Amino acid sequence: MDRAEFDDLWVVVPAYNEAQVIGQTLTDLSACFPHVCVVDDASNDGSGQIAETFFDQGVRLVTHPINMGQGAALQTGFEYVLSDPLMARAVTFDADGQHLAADAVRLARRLGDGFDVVLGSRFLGQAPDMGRLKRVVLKTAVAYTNVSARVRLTDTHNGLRAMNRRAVAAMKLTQPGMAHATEIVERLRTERLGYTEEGVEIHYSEYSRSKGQPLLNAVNILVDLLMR
Ligand SMILES: Nc1nc2c(ncn2[C@@H]2O[C@H](COP(=O)(O)OP(=O)(O)OP(=O)(O)O)[C@@H](O)[C@H]2O)c(=O)[nH]1
Ligand SMILES: [Mg+2]
Repeated sequence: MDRAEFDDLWVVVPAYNEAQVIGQTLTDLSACFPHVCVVDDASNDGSGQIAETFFDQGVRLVTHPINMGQGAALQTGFEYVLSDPLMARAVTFDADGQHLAADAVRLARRLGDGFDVVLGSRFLGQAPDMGRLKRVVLKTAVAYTNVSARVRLTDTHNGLRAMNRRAVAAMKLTQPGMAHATEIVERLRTERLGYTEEGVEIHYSEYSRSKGQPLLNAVNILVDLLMR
């Protein structure tokens, strides 16, 4: 694939202890995108060192000195990519192997239709191996977020999103943990960002299930949101 199409785009990859899979994620991403920023959230399994080996493919590594959470990692990434004056677009993409680089390409291209933000939705696309309980928890989170942020979305907690520069600059995330996903959705309205959703695939493997968010964490996230 000719990566020149995405010369003005940075992919932001938050990563916390993903040594088993981050190499594959970066291989797939760098085949399509010339600029990738990995934010290593103080991993202790060598994730950062693996990311460094992709330097020649255009991967840049930013490291948190202590673990701060995915929201903080994304905000660090946003600030890093905003420091590039040529950055016109960004994509957020989890390190854990659950997204497809081809979906990132599609979302990035949809920005060209005049949207500030294009959100990935597994409920418009597919998540074949998602457990039933996870589906119920996520759908509940979608319902809550739609009401609290006054939007109408089908998936509010998907790590794959594309944004233009104005949207990246407007994010200013303050929730360091998983509640950042609600914050991003809130920005759509408060910052008057034009947005749409696009179906994407989310893959749940044995690995991602063991590493991903425990369902009980939904309660912690809700507490984070209510305590703001
Ligand atoms: N859990 C967690 N993930 C982090 C952190 N910092 C960065 N990340 C990265 O954030 C991304 C998403 O984390 P996940 O725990 O898989 O969250 P999720 O994809 O919303 O949840 P699942 O659907 O259960 O996989 C991954 O790329 C992580 O490596 C952190 O402090 N905790
Ligand atoms: Mg995950």
